[in-house]
Amino acid sequence: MAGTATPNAPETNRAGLQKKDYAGSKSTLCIGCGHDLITARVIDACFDLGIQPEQFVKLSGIGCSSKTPAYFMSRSFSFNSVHGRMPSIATGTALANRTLKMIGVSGDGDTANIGMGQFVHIMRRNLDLVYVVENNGVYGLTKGQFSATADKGSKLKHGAVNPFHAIDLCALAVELGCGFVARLFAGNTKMMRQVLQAALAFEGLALLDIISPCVTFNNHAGSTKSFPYMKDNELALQDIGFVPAYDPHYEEMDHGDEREIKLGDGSHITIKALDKDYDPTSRTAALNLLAEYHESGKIATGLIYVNEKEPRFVDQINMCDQPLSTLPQSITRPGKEVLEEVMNEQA
Ligand SMILES: Cc1ncc(C[n+]2csc(CCOP(=O)(O)OP(=O)(O)O)c2C)c(N)n1
Ligand code: SF4
Ligand SMILES: [Mg+2]
Repeated sequence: MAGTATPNAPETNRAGLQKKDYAGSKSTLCIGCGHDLITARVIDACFDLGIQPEQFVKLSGIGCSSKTPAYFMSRSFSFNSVHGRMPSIATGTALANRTLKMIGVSGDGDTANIGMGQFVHIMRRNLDLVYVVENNGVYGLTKGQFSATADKGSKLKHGAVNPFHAIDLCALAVELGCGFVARLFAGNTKMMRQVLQAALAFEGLALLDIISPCVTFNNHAGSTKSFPYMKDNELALQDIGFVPAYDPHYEEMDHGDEREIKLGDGSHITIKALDKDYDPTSRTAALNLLAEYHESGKIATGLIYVNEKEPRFVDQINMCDQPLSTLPQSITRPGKEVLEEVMNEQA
C-alpha cells in the first residue's frame, strides 16, 4: 500500500517509487478518449501495488487502444504486435520468462474481429496476463466502422444501423474457462482502480472488458457505447475493494456483510453487493447474469466471475522453474546425440 514518508514529499510506494516512475510518453489520442482514462488507472494500480516496472511487460495489437502501452510505464518491456495477434506474443513471452507479469491492451476490433481466433484460445489457457479490451464498439483508428461488439440496432454517427448481434466477450471468456472476468466502464474510476489491482494480483489470466467511449466516432445519440449512454445505463453490481497480500491489517478490518475472495497470492477482494447479490464464483450465475442484463439494455459492471483454482499455464505444461530465457544454450539446444536418443526411445 502506498505511504508518505514526509509531509509534502511525493508519495512513494513499497518499491520506493513515485507515481512519475510509472508514467509513459504523452498521449496522442483525441482529447476526452476513454482509453486515456484507462491508461491513468493502469498507472494508479501498478503504483498502488508497488510493481517493479522492470519485471513488467506491456503488449498490444493495432488500434488507438493498442497505442496506449506507450503512455504508461516506459521502464517496462513492451511489444506492439500485429493486428489481433497480441495473445500469441503473450504466450511466447510467458514461455520465455515465467517470472514476468504481463498486461495486454487490445481493442474490440483487435479482439472480437480480426483477433477472435487468438482470443478464444488464450481464454482457455491460464497465462499470467491481464487482458484489457478497450471496448468502444468501433474501429476508432480507421474512422469509426462498427466492430463485432457493437449492439444490434445501435447507430453510427451518420445514421447507419448495425444489423448484427453483438459478441459478448465476458460471456465467451466465462464459457471458455477464463478464471477472472470483469466488465468495467472507463468513467467509473474507483471500480477500475480496485479491479485492475485485483486482476494484476490474480495468478492467471484476467479479462477486463472496459467500455471506453470513442468521443470522435461513437459518442452520439443512438450509440450504446457513449459516455451519456453509459452514465444512464451502467448498473454497478458491487462496491469492490482490494487488500494486497502485504497489507498486515486485513484481519483487523471490519468486513460487515461483504463477500471476500482470497486470491492465490494471499490478497483479498472484498465485494459489497449493490444491485443484486449474486455469487461471482459460480459460472452458471455469471452466464445467467450476462444474458439477463443483455436483454435489458443495461450494462452490468463489476466482477462477473472469479475462479482461482485453475493451475497456471506454465504449470499445466510442466515448464521448468527457471525461466527459459536465462538457461544456457547447452540446455536449450541439447544437440544431435540427445535428439537421436529421443527419436530412438520406445513409445
Ligand atoms: C491486418 C490488418 N487489417 C486491417 C488493419 C486496419 N486497422 C487498423 S486499426 C483497425 C481496427 C482497430 O479497432 P479497435 O481494435 O476497436 O481499436 P480502437 O481504434 O477502436 O481503439 C483496423 C481494422 C490493419 N492495421 N491490419
Ligand atoms: S478516434 Fe476514438 S478511439 Fe481513437 S483516439 Fe480518437 S476518440 Fe479515441
Ligand atoms: Mg474499438
